[in-house]
Amino acid sequence: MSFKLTELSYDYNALEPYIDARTMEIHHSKHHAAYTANFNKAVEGTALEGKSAEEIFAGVSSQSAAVRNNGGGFYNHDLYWSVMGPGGGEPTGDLLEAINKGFGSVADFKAKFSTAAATRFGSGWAWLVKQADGSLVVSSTPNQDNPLMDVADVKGTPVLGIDVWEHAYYLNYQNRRPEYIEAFWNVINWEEVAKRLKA
Ligand code: MN3
Repeated sequence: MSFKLTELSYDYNALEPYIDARTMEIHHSKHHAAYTANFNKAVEGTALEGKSAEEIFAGVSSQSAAVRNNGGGFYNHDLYWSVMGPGGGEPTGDLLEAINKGFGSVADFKAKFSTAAATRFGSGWAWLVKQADGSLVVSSTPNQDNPLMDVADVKGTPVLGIDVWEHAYYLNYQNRRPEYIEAFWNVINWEEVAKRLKA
């Protein structure tokens, strides 16, 4: 197995009451585990074996749906768990500066990101993306696509992402996706976002 399911650095119940333990457990141990296993299966014995997810995404338009969907599912959830954590807070330092430069204020950034997440039709993700010139933009992608993929409308390095598939929130919020998005702002690990911006 070349791609491994990430262990969370916090307990399944650590993000309550914003994200409930049962949702976290199913999302990580079933959904993310399945994407990871199926990504490995899709890559095994092909020319992609041994390549990083990032390398595969750069040419994903010429790969199978299994590689694109499961590779995205593997990578996107990895990022999602890492940019969340108990405690919350607000962005500081270079990250705060980059957000202010890109969006005017943290409030304006949050509004733009929340709208992208709320208006993504069907299943997908909203992203804060670092573009090649270092600037930050908000985007969203369908299904398990992400900004590292050559098929993405907005390309770059995702530094923050929210999963808006129903499996990410339905047990607790049912059809109320905007409430889940609002809650998400309470469980962001801004240090991790800053680290990804710097990388
Ligand atoms: Mn998911």
